[in-house]
Amino acid sequence: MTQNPDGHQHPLTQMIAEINSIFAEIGFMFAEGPEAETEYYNFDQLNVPKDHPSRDMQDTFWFKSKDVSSPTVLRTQTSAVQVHYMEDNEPPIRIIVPGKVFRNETTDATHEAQFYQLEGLCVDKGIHLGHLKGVLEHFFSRFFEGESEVRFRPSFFPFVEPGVEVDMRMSGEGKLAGRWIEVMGAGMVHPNVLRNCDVDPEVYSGFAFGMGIDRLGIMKYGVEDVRDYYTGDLRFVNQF
Ligand code: 2U9
Repeated sequence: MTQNPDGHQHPLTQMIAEINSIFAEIGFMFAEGPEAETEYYNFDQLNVPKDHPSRDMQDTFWFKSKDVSSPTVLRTQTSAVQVHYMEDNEPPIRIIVPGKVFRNETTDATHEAQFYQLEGLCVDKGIHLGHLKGVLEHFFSRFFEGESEVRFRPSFFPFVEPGVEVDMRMSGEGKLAGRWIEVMGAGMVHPNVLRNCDVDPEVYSGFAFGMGIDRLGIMKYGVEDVRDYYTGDLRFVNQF
């Protein structure tokens, strides 16, 4: 194994840099925000019902707070960044938001209590699911170095309507070639979410997507246990 004596970037940092440059080619800007968010931005603004199970203590890390008017959580998805962005910027909007998120859950080889997500948002006049499909085909073709196909299956997330599960298939000879692999969730931004951010859903529409970057590393590099990203074990990181 050759090792760079000056050190090198962590595999997650490398993937985030590559993702940023692929999306920059098609006009997406990079956006980021804090890891601690208010319940209002993490859930309410995203049309997540008050009694939704994702808000439970079992799924979300809540800060102990005396100020009950604005409870704080470790963000469970990066979506609050897009909410802030829409509040502060007029469409057209094209952003990608990579960042660390947290889930209060038991860990195993494919689940960590902290992991990195990639979310994306595009809002303009006349945006539809076909645009989402084209953007994702571009991304997967570049990230996995080949021709990719994308297919949608109907699904449900409170912040999008319609919502879809996204499968991806690579052509060619590579190790991912030939089989459909479920890679992310996505959909058209729910009119309530646009309205919450003062964007008129009668004028504008948008697509949004979310996926786990740790999982992309399983597919790209054959990482076998997502917990390895966070141990600091040089035998792991020096392989990238
Ligand atoms: C705004 C509006 C809509 C982001 C979306 C998903 C579907 C999704 C999961 C994939 C695997 C998270 O890492 S994961 O556990 N995400 O399925 N995310 S649509 O939708 C948004 C975001 C922001 C303002």
